[in-house]
Formats: sequence, C-alpha cells, structure tokens
Amino acid sequence: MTKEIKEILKDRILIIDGAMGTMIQRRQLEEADYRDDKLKDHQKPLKGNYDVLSLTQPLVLKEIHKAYLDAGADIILTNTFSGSSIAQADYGLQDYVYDINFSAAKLAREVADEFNSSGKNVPRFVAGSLGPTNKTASISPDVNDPGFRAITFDQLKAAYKEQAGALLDGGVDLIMIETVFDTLNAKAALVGLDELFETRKKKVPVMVSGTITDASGRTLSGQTTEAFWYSISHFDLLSVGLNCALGADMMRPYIQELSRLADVPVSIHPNAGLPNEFGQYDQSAQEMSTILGEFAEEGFLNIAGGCCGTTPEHISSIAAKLKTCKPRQIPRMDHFTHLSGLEPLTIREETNFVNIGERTNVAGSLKFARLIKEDNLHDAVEIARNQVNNGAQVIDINMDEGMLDSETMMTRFLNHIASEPDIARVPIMIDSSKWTVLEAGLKCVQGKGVVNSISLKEGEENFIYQARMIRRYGAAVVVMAFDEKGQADNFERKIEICKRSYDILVGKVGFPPEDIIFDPNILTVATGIEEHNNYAIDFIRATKWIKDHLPYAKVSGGVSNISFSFRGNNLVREAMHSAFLYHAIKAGLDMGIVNAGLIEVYEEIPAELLEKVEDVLLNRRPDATENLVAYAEEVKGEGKKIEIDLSWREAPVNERLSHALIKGLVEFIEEDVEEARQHAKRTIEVIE
Ligand code: THG
Repeated sequence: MTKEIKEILKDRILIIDGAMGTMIQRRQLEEADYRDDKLKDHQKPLKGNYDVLSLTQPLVLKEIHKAYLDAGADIILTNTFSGSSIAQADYGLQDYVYDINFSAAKLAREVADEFNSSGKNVPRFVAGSLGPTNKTASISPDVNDPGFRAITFDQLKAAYKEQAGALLDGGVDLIMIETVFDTLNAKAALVGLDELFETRKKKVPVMVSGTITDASGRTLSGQTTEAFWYSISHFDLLSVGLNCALGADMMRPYIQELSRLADVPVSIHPNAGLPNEFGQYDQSAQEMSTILGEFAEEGFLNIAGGCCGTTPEHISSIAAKLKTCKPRQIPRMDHFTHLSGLEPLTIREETNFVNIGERTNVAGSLKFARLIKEDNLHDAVEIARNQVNNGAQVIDINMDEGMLDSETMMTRFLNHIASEPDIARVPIMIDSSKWTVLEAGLKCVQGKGVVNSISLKEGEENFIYQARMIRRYGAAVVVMAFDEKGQADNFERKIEICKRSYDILVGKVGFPPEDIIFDPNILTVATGIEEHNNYAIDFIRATKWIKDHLPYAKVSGGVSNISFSFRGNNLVREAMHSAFLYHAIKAGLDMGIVNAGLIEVYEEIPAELLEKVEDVLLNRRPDATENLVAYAEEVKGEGKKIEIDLSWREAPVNERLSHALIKGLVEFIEEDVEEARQHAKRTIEVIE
C-alpha cells in the first residue's frame, strides 16, 4: 500500500474527502440517536460527540464516506478527530476509545473496500485521523502561571498510541495527524507512532497537516510555517500540509511556502472560506475549487480536499478541477542545518557565526544559579531574554547542579520560556551531562532544538541509543570529542573521535550529517601547565579538519572555557574570546556558546593586549602565559558592560506601548499606560 500511494502521487493530485461535521449536522441527530441502545444509560450528554457515532450510528457514517468516495475522494478520513482519551474524557467516554476508533476505521475500510473491489481500478485509501485534542502541550491555560501545562508530552504520546493502535487494528492504510495547532502535540503523536510501528514491526505512511490560525501566519502555539516544517521534518512523512482555519484564499502564502520547502508531497484541505457571522462556512464548491485549481496550476499541490463546511459537492468540484493538473514536483532537501523555535534558523555555508547564549546555565552564571535555587523563575527568564536581545540566536540551557532536581527544573524553565514569544522565537540548546535531563528537555520544545551533548564516553551502544532517541524527537545534536578512553585533548585524538562518531551516526544510525555539531573541546589555556599550551591551536586545527573531511557537519564550542585562568579579569577574558573566535571562525567554526552581547570586536582590541593574547592562543612563545599574566595584572578591568538600549523610549507613547508588548517589557508599563490614558478619550482606546 505504501508503495502504491507513493507511486500514484507521482502521477496525479490525490483528493481527500470533505468535512464529516457538515454532513452529520444535516442529519439533525438527537441525543437518543447519539446514544442508541449501546449507550442509552450513559451518565453524560453525548449529543455533539461526533466520534461516538462510529459505535451508535455506523450506517450514517458509512453513507457519508460513500458520498465522498462517489464524489471522487481518493482518501477518506476516519471519523476520529476527537477520538483520543483526552478529548473523549469530556464525555466520560475515555474507556470507549479503542472501540470508537476500531469501529470508525473498520466501517471506513468496508466502504473503501467496496469501491476497491468494484473493478474500477482506482484505489481508495483510508486515513486514520488523529486530531489535536483539546489540550496544548506548549501553552499554559492559566495566564497567571506560564509554566503550567494541562497536559504533558508523555500523556499525549500515550493517548495517541492508544488511538492509533485501534485505528491500525481497524485496518487504516494511513495515519493523518491533522489540524496541528501546537507542534509539540504533533511531535508527541509522531514519537508515539514511531514506538507503535517499532513494537508492531509494521509501519503505515503518515501525513501531518498543520493549521495557521490567523493572518499573522502562525500556528496557535506561535510557529511560522517554516519553523513548523523543520520541527516535524525528521519523520519519514508521506506528506505535510495545512488544513482548516482560514479559507483557501488566505492560505495561499503559507501553502506556497510549504511547497517551496518540503521534500515530501504537500497537502491542503481548507475550510469552505472563513466562517460567516453565524459561524457557518458558505464558500461555494465552485469558488473553492477555482482557488485550489490556481494553487495546483502554480505547482503547490500533491493532495487536496476540504475541511470544515465542505460537502461532497465541494469535493466533486475540486476533483474535477484538479484532474488535469500536474502534481507539484518535489524538491530535494538541501544539506543546510535547519533549526527552529517559533521561527526558523538555517545555517548555511555562508552563514555568519551563530551565537549561542551561555548565561542560562546554573554552572555558567552565579546570578542564574542563585535565581534558580531561589525558585525565582520570573527573573531567571529575564536572563534568557537578555541573551536573545543581545544577539543570541540559540540559547543554551543547563540545570546540572547537585542540589537541584535537574529534570524538573529543566522542564519548568523550558515551559516558562515557551510562553515568551521574544525568547521562544530562537531554537533551544538543551545542555546536560545526564540523559534523563536531556530527554526531559526534548519533551518541552515544539521547535527543532539541539541536544548538548552526547559522546562515545560510555561506549557505542549507549551513543547509538541516545542518537536514535534524539532523532526520534527531531533534534540536532552536539557530539563531544570524548570516548571510552577519555576527553580528546590533542589534534589527533579530536579528529579520531569525531571521525568515528560521524561514521557511526551517519552510517549506522542514519543521522543526517547536517544535524551533527561537533565540539572538539575548547580547553583552558594559560594555566601554567605546559601540556595545555596547544589547546587553542589543536581546537582550531581540528575544526578545519572536521569541516574539510566530515561533509555537512558543523563545529561548535564553549568559548568562555578558553579563559578560565583569567577569571575575574573580564577585560582580558573578552580579548581572548574575541581573538580566539577570530581564528577559529576563519578555520570554519560555525557556532559557539558565548556570553551574547559581550564579544569584543577583534579590530578594537588594544594592540599590545592582542599581541600577548595571541601569543598565548597560538602558542607563539614559551613565555607567553607569564607575559599575559603579568600584563593582566596591570590592565585589570571590568570589561565591556552590556548597554541596555533605551532608544525606544524616545518614540511616541503608542509605539512605546507596542514595543513593550511585543518584547514583554514591564519596566515602564505603568507610566506609559497612564500617559496614553491621558491622551485617550476613552480607556478602551488604550487597550485597543
Ligand atoms: N561545550 C559544550 N557545552 C558547554 C561547554 C562546552 N556547556 C557549558 C560550557 N561549556 C559553556 N558555557 C559557559 C558558560 C559560562 C562560562 C563558561 C562557559 C563562564 N562563566 C563565568 C565564570 O565561570 O567565570 C561566570 C561568571 C558569572 O557568574 O557571571 O565563564 O565547552 N558543548
């Protein structure tokens, strides 16, 4: 079946059916119909629970499926949009989840099989529908507690596994995770499916369809289309697409974007226009199919159908329109490194050095550590915000500290920053030496983040297991140059371990090389120990070697490590960081964990200081350390101070308010609101 549908997709645009809801509403079913005999004594009202109809009104559903197949649908979706235990709990039917989904799949299967055996030789497919549920894994339902979640990743995963298992038993050909408004929910579904396929030793093709909820072009949980795609693109998908919320017309830029990016078939199944004042959809079959016809002509589509408000008339009109259109040509995926938070971050060969903010680390910032220990997450979040405002394009988060429950703290902190759009816009680097903490972090990020780090320290088996899991969660990975024998501290060891790691990851695990970020260990120089004198040079040489010999892999490092022997002397430390970066970036360093905003400009380092710093870094003379230590005593300094940019305070009050709103700045909010109120005729104007 897998091969079959993939082959057909090369030849033509496949048609998905239209809305179930619209068709069910036409029947005007009453409470008694929803219950039938089977559930006549159920405690809670069931009217409006469409999914239960697969138990109580199977014939109604079969007629609807048949109507859509008659209209020309190639794929019919099971009536299981709200069939998870999470959604069915609202009706007290969580114990019926298996039966509901099994029956829904089975009755759709029977109708499709009737068509398939009719001798027409146009195969019809049944896709098991997995809806978004009524809970979100990356949004807090409590405005006063941004770290709160009504549902966890593991709960969602379990519910999706249960539902999908029943759908598979009922005989679906495909699974569609649809109307994704929170990508983390969809990622939980994908991990669940992976596990399910693994235990059953059988896979079916999987489709994912997201939903853009308003004209901002973002999902409900705040991701752009491109960020959404990178979050799920690790999965071997049959298709990716968009459905629901906006009518076809308004979906144009987003479906165009997706069709430009995705290396799998693209699907669309829009509502019949935007809802009118009564919440009904009234775009005609003609209007809708005209728009989809344009999309097909422009080469955006491989699969198309309808969502809310569409009927068999819509589907037959769309099928007729798209019959003669060529399917979209599927582009090949590039080998750039794609990450995402709410927004995408693509690292190309020509991309400038990527700054990773180091301060959200309990071992890397006394202030952050204190706030976390005091459980002051509110202020700890501000450190993350400062890093991003100062240019961090990724933030490294580390909660490794003996006194902390690191798993819980990682989860809570990530949940907190997920609610801050100006922070959550960047990808997250989850930093821990404990696998359980890394995995806890992976369950909190809807974007495509980075795990920092894994290595061959505990042997190949463990390394392969962790890499597979990271891939399953859809993250990139930092690999440290560390093996069973220890940490690589010279050029030969660094490249030996990186090469071995690369071969295992790419060869055995199937990890995409562009998602591998090597860290060949930035170790502290100028310690007074002679063996340490070549540390900077060996890192830089290893960087060049990796870039030349391990295609598409990236190189990163913890830059501030280099200068630990000058703790307390930020002036010297910053000069060292800047000079080190100057040389390492020339050798190919792609990114680094840095104190964002505190990178001195290389050309502005005073000549004498620069010379002494480079003597140390490049191991140019035996007395380099001595000289720099002596010089450092003389020039002891505070280093650069991060300047807080207050120029936005010059703008008119309306602009200041919107700046504060977008950036989440509360410092001046009271005075600005008061000023705006004095200008306004009515208070409501300020709010608007
Ligand atoms: N590789 C990878 N990950 C890493 C490291 C690495 N993660 C942690 C660390 N090394 C990188 N992060 C930091 C963060 C802060 C500092 C150094 C490295 C630092 N902090 C000041 C200090 O200790 O003197 C703290 C000063 C303060 O409290 O404000 O230097 O190598 N993959």
